[in-house]
Amino acid sequence: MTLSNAAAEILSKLGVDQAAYTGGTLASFSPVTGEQTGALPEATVEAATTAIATAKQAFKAWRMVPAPRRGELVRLFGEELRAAKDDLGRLVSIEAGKIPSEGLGEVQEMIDICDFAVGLSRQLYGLTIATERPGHRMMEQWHPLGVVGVISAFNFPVAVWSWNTALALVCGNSVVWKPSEKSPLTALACDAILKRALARFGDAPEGLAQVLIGGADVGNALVESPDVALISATGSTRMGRIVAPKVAARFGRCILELGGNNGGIVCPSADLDMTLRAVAFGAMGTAGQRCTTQRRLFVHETVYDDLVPRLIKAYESVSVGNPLETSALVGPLIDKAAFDNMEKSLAEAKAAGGTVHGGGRVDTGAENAYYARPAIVEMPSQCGPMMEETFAPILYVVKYTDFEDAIEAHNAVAAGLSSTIFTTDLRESEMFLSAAGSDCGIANVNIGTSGAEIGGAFGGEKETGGGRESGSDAWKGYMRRATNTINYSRELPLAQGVKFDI
Ligand code: UN1
Repeated sequence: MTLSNAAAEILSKLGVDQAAYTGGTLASFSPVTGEQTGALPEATVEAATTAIATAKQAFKAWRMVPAPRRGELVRLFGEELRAAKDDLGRLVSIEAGKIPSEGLGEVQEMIDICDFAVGLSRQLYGLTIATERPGHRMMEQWHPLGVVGVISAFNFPVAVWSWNTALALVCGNSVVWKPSEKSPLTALACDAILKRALARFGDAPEGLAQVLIGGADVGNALVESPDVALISATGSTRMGRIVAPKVAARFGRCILELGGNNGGIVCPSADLDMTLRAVAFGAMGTAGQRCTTQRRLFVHETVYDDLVPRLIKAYESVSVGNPLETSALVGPLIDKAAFDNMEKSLAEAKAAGGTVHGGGRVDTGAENAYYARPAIVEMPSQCGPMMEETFAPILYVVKYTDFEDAIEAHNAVAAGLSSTIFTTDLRESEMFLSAAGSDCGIANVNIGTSGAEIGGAFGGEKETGGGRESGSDAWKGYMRRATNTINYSRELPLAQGVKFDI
């Protein structure tokens, strides 16, 4: 069966109308074979404007539904996702090229956030605050925010939307989603799965969660609309630089999850067997196309000659191939441009004095599919392309002598998403996690940089954009806070001792 037939079979099983992915102008492809999987009709800017207006009306009704009842919708969504897990996971593999366990893992991440959000729907707590005025009470409430615009990337085509949507829905918001042009079929599938939950729920307002298939003009309509209270955008720093000022200009709110150039330090006391496995998954998993992918490694000079040759061997022997037909651990890059970028960075690394092991195209017989041998590059120092995120499986390795220098070098790049240290020395690990340690939003010990659980807040600092999604108190980004002071006395004392007797 061709992948386009396989995708169509899954979409029809999930209840997606064929007209949604045939006869249109947006061609979708599978990176697994390079074959075309769909031709989707695209939303116009006018359609986007209408969608936002409908979402605004939906918000007005939804914000009045008690939060635990809103949680019931997300509970049903989680149930539907459980039922659709195999199909959706396979569609993610077809459309993003993920190996089966990662495709399924992404859907599991969706289920997990639903469970989290259901609990959260009874825990949208505000504070009661001591007031200085007698006969007064002060408190804060968290209220629904408005329409949430979600802009997502191809590499986590379903999970990132679900983090935003599950939280936005329990928080009382409506959602309009602009998925990546490179992964529109999975977006149609998600929409259909959520619609099943909405049908079972019964009385949710029309247009509560919508999808707009289209290009940058549609994304821009969301970004510029004063009716979109929050833009949650995942993608490149370049994209964030376009989105953030436009949203700021209208005093809208942004959650930005942009590039990562995630580093790690391997200390003298590290468990090298564990380090090897953690780095292998972190750097080569998802063919290096996670925002959390391990891209830089600082290895202490006393363990360098032990670890690095083993890593190079792992890079030489890791299986690269069709994730749907073989048990390969590394699937394809998303497209030719991604492969060309990888080659370009490797050439630049060589020019900067790096020794490149691996890289180059792996032939799977599919002319339009781009599989690459993951590359590990020994760099004389941190410079050149090592300073930038290349969305491909390249790991730069540098030898270090002094721990504090290693932390400084680790923090010397523009992005600040994820980081890790491999050590069994308490002082080193605590230093890395301290205020003077890693400057990233995620800092790990003895695990890789990728594969975060949904329970923690997800996001990073500096050019990563500063946003937080998913767990912990990230929900507060999807609500507005009101501080309320109530006078139940018969007096009117003013704060700060001010007198104003008329
Ligand atoms: C992303 O690549 O945009 O931590 C998200 C991870 C995943 C999410 C990655 N849970 O690797």
